[in-house]
Amino acid sequence: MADSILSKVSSGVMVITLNRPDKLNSMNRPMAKAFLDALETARDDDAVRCILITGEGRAFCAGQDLAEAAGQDDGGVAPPIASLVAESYNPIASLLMALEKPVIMAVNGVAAGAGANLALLGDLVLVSEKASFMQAFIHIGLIPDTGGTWTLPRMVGMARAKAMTFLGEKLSAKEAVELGLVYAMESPEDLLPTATKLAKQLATRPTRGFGLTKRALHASMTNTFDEQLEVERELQAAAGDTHDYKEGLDAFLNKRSPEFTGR
Ligand code: T3D
Repeated sequence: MADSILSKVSSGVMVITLNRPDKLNSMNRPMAKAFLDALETARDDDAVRCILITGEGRAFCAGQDLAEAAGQDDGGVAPPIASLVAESYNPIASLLMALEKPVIMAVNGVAAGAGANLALLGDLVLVSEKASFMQAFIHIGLIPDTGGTWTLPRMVGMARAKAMTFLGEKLSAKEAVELGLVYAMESPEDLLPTATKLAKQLATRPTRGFGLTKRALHASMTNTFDEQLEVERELQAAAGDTHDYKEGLDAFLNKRSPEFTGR
């Protein structure tokens, strides 16, 4: 059986491919565990300075493998939903949110259920013209998970978040761009080359600066303005301590291109 998660590091970029195309890359427990392992490696390996996540075949990810959820993989014994969320989706979502390196999602096709909310956890989300997003949960009586109840109202406002999650309709790639849910749309042929080029660029830039920027932006979601100014003071001090800041300053003053090392 092929590995359900493929990962490869090149030019500072770890490309993680969700690889169960015959099941539209829906996630079962072994796949979620392998995905989490790959993300932990990406987080801990200093050689990885950007992460690019995409799906094999015609889908990005159709969310939870519903055959597994129904117990079909385990002699009719369905795993407790709480354990699927606690052991798979919550750790994946937490890790991605806290990961202080840029994460690019290249959404090649349908992203449904947990797969849709996984895609929205990217820092830069690029979509193919063939991509679509579907808050499919309600069709089987569930609620959005993988952080969707947190990200969606913040990204599109409460009214649209309710419409998307109550109706569970397919949102096209074009609609996702228009709503500001994703960064950019590419033709299916250009998606991966464009995402890879962008990932390689980001992998040569100040990695710590990205991480601290991400931390500051996320903190703003719950802070008052004054609290956020304090966060900026603290994190700017940390950024100012990096080797990349010294390099950027020196390069500017000496009219040369900087060589950032991510330290
Ligand atoms: O216990 C818990 O569930 C807790 C965790 C919850 C997290 C969640 O993610 S809940 C939401 C789970 N996902 C869904 O409800 C989406 C289900 N899939 C669909 O609605 C449709 O497949 C799509 C809209 C994504 C795509 O439709 P379409 O017409 O392009 O493809 P299809 O024919 O429906 O699917 C193709 C194959 O993939 C098919 O298998 P087959 O018949 O060719 O052998 C289908 O069964 C399989 N597939 C698609 N999604 C899943 C799946 N198999 C297992 N699990 C899936 N989620």
